Amino acid sequence: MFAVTDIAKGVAEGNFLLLAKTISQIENKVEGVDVYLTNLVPKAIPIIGITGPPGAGKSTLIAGLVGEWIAAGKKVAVLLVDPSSPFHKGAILGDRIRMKDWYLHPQVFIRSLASRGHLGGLNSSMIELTTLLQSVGFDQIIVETVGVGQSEVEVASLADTTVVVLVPEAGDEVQMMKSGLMEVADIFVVNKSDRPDAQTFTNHIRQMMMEHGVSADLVKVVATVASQGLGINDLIQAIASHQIANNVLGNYKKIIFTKAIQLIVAHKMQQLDLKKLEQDIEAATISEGFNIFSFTQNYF
Ligand SMILES: Nc1nc2c(ncn2[C@@H]2O[C@H](COP(=O)(O)OP(=O)(O)OP(=O)(O)O)[C@@H](O)[C@H]2O)c(=O)[nH]1
Ligand SMILES: [Mg+2]
Repeated sequence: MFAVTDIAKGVAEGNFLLLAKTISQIENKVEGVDVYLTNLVPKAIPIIGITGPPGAGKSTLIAGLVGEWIAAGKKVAVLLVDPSSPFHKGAILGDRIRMKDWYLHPQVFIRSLASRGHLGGLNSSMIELTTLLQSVGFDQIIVETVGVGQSEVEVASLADTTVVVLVPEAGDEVQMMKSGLMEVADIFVVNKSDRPDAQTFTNHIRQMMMEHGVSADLVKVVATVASQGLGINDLIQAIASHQIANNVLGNYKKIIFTKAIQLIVAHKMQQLDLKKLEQDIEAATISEGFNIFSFTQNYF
């Protein structure tokens, strides 16, 4: 595997070849990855998660954020977690088109990831990859996920700041409740605020926050029209204040707790031989008096 200093040198020069190769090695869990990861020395760069229903304007917003940050001389990394469902096949192409301005920019690294790695549905390398990005010289790190199911929402909850992007449309509030987006949001964005019912929708979110006991001081609601670049600076400010609040509250420990659980569970899962489990069930259920508790204890 490549030395972190060489990857960082490439990133500084706008050459992301070694980084891209290393990401593939981590995703494919090639030999030596475990030791490689234990030698990373990440900087405390907060991970920004951007989630929300399909087509809400997440990528357009990110393109706006990227534009502001690179103008300020920053290096930006964007991970796009592709929904694996064939229903969302168009998303990848859409992202490519919308973010095409930045695909070849020397300050911007963009990479698509498959969302379904192993059991559990999470991209199994999200934590590893964001930690790598924190170790090679990026100033801003963004992860885009589509908030369609619980697992995607969980991906978002691994971020230090989770931005939930919604659009003023009937039924969205129901979708938000169902998918648990209310619980993970650090910032709400009402995108497509050029639509006439935007204010009503914003009021609705505020009301729902109250019902869920979410403080309006802590969780900001930002109106944007991403396609026109409106509200991007408000969002940047909201992100910055959330990051300050996070530091004050020591929230990073909560995120580490969640990440640690994910990594430990993933490791335990890897040790489980699913084929053998299936065969053992086949054999065990033939006899009478099968008890699932004593059966599973053989695997603890
Ligand atoms: N009217 C209007 N359209 C917008 C706005 N922001 C984005 N769009 C459009 O909405 C569509 C979807 O935008 P994307 O940025 O691809 O949305 P997304 O949430 O990344 O979509 P997926 O990744 O497929 O889930 C595009 O056609 C955008 O041009 C906005 O503020 N107002
Ligand atoms: Mg997108």
